[in-house]
Amino acid sequence: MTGSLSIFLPDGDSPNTDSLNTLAATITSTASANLDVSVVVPTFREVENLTTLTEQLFAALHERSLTGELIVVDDNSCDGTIELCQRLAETYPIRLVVRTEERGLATAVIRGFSEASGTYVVVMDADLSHPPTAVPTLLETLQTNQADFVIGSRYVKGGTIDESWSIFRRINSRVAGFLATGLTSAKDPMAGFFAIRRSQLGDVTRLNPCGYKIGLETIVRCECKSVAEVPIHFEDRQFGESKLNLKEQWLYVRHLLRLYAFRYPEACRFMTFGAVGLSGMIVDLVTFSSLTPSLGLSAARAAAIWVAMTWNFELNRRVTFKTSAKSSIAAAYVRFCTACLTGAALSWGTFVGLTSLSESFRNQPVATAVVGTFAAAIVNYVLCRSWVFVTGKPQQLEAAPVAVTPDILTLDKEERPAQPPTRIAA
Ligand SMILES: Nc1nc2c(ncn2[C@@H]2O[C@H](COP(=O)(O)OP(=O)(O)OP(=O)(O)O)[C@@H](O)[C@H]2O)c(=O)[nH]1
Ligand SMILES: [Mg+2]
Repeated sequence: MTGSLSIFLPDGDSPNTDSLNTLAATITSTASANLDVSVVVPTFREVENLTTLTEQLFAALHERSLTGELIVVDDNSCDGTIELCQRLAETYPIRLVVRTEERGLATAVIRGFSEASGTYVVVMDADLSHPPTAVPTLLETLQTNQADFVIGSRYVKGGTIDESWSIFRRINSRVAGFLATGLTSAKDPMAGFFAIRRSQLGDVTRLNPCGYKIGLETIVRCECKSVAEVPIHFEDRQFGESKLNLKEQWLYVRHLLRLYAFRYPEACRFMTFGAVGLSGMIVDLVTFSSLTPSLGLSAARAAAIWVAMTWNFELNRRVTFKTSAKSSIAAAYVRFCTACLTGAALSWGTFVGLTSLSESFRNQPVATAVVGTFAAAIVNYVLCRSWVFVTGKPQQLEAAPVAVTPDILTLDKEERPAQPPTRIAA
């Protein structure tokens, strides 16, 4: 179970001072191909935890005759992680990637995915919150349950959490999980301990997280249909500091919105269209009340409707249907006004039709008007989508995926070592 560890300089560089500008920060082992599992561990200042994690992990794999590698993706912790990995690699197949230009748990895991070579990939924290002894069970569940994704779960029967976990953390975790219920039925979708087939990951550049919930991101974007959960005991960290902060919570909300837009693109687009419509109503009322004193009621009404319609057109063009194929703005504007008039006629026709049909509609004129408005909104949306703004696929509303950083990374100037570690072989 030994591996050799090397730090590489980029091709063509000699170990002089200039070449330090591009000091390679990828440490690789010569672990054999055809591994059962690559275990990806993102780290930031976890040097106190790495030895125990490595020992327990490889003992667990060895016990079940599984072959594996540990891929540590460190964001230049400068806490002795590099040196420790060098020492550990004398005994264990470890690869270390040190990123110097990027920070973040989720992108670190994606980097680990791109380095993985095992049939299966497991992701876990370095802080010993996730029991390494559970890794073989996750892999067995992946095989025997025909699952696409297996979570080491705190919230299925048998799962437990360290008693020292504060009430705030508990509520936070539960609420965050609840908010994701439209994306997965898993009980612990927030977990950072999971296993997946490498083939299921596919092209990892399509992963596009904006927070630290890489497990949820992977379930949604890699379209994992069946998600299984294995109970674990979640231990609170003994050493090192937590990286969970308020900014991460805010990023999680943004991340959720992105994932919902990815999973339900049409519904999200319709809701955006509705929000634009509501903003148009406000513009309409404000314009109407400000123009009435100078223009009089009739002219002010006509001007307000026109201003609101133009407002809606611009917002829909820029936001709701921003992926439209490029067409003349003037032509699209004329089509939009036609669609609005069609919607208005339908709204009026529905109101008149329903109230003349039945006494109960006549008794509820406001509710009947709402029915007409809703019907008009749907027709208006369909016209906008298929005619006014000829759209691309809704998924294209997504931002560009996170780029996977190259193997050879640049260290910040002040962090360059005095002598280049040209090649350290253990
Ligand atoms: N590479 C990298 N790893 C990170 C970063 N932030 C956190 N990690 C690692 O991701 C894992 C989970 O981070 P934690 O700080 O334990 O987050 P948490 O589990 O929500 O919080 P606590 O367990 O309470 O500390 C750990 O292995 C961290 O070292 C980062 O910016 N870059
Ligand atoms: Mg932790």
